[in-house]
Amino acid sequence: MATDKFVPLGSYHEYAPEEMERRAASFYADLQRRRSVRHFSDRPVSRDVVRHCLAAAASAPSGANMQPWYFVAVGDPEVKREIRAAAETEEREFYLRRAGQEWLHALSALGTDCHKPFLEQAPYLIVVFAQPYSVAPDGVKVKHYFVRESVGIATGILVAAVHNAGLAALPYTPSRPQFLLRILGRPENERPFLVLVVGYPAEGAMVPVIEKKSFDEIASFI
Ligand code: IYR
Repeated sequence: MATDKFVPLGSYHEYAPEEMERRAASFYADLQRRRSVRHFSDRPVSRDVVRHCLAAAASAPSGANMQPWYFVAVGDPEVKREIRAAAETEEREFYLRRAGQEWLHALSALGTDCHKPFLEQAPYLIVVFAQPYSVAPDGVKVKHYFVRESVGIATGILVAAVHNAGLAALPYTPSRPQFLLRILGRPENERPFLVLVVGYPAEGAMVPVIEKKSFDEIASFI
């Protein structure tokens, strides 16, 4: 993977200033339509579409180009059922005991609870794993750098890719996600990062009223 060789940057594409403006504005306008969706149709989704979205995610930059991620696209109904059951067990504990008033208050506008039917209804659960290290064929551990930053960037690209394809998604962060390692039989160098639930929105799907911060609240030029 590492290289001491350089090649010309062949893939860069410059746009004329007006075209650049147009593209920047239209990318924003398109991403602004994205909503996290919690009600999915069981309509099937093409595996090739998911494959392209995953490949787009894996194009992300990463610390020392270690690419410290692994994605499992779960479409098998039996495995989805197992994931839902384990997730709901953890979430019951979360909502009843672990969350605390402040966290529950922060979540109140979203209308979430311990029931996660979307984990069975959506055609794909993309389970994202982070790898703090890899294991070379000789068994030596190779440290990875800026793992959460790298996997966060890859996941952001995945979210954008799924939206761009015309599908809905929910970044689901299970309370105590260790069960994902067990159910999916992942190696011991992986940590569950999040689950991206992917599919068509259910007909008549509702989303909570939320507000995004104004531009001045999120950025400044100096
Ligand atoms: N994992 C729980 C709680 C939850 C936490 C956050 I932070 C959210 O943005 C939404 C939900 C659940 O999924 O219900």
